[in-house]
Amino acid sequence: MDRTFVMVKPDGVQRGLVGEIVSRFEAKGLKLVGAKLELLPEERVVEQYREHLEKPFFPGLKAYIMSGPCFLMAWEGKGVAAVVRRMVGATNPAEAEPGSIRGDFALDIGRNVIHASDSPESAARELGIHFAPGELVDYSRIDEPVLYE
Ligand code: IDP
Ligand code: MG
Repeated sequence: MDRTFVMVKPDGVQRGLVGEIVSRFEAKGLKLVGAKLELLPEERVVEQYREHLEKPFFPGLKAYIMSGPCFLMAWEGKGVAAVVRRMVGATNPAEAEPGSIRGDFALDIGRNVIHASDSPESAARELGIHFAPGELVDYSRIDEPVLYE
């Protein structure tokens, strides 16, 4: 089954949004297969955002992500990377649809509450940066037989 990497950023943790965000993915029918609260070391922030290293906003992004604990998650489900990106909403919360996480809980592109991998390939790469294989758990959710055709 498909898996993706999702992270509540320090602003989301500080604002007490972890539970709300987890609830949305649970209610959707996705399965939580890994989770931890962590202060990210610089190497993993750089690795996660390597496509943005040369961007003018990168120093500020790195400082923001390292400013407090992040809540890291692995979610599993059919087409999960694309499903989660739609639930997260546009990068700029001012343009994110109401009903999406960024659309409902954020205002500023530099404080947009949550990260989610942008493709199955990014998901595999980012899960590898943040989770050891033994930290991801294989199990069945009791509602799986009624969630899928
Ligand atoms: P994404 O998080 O929706 O995938 P990306 O373009 O990959 O968006 O950018 C990664 C993160 O970098 C964004 O979520 C946001 O925190 C930050 N970021 C992107 N563009 C800007 C900007 O113009 N100013 C400040 N921060 C930005
Ligand atoms: Mg991105």
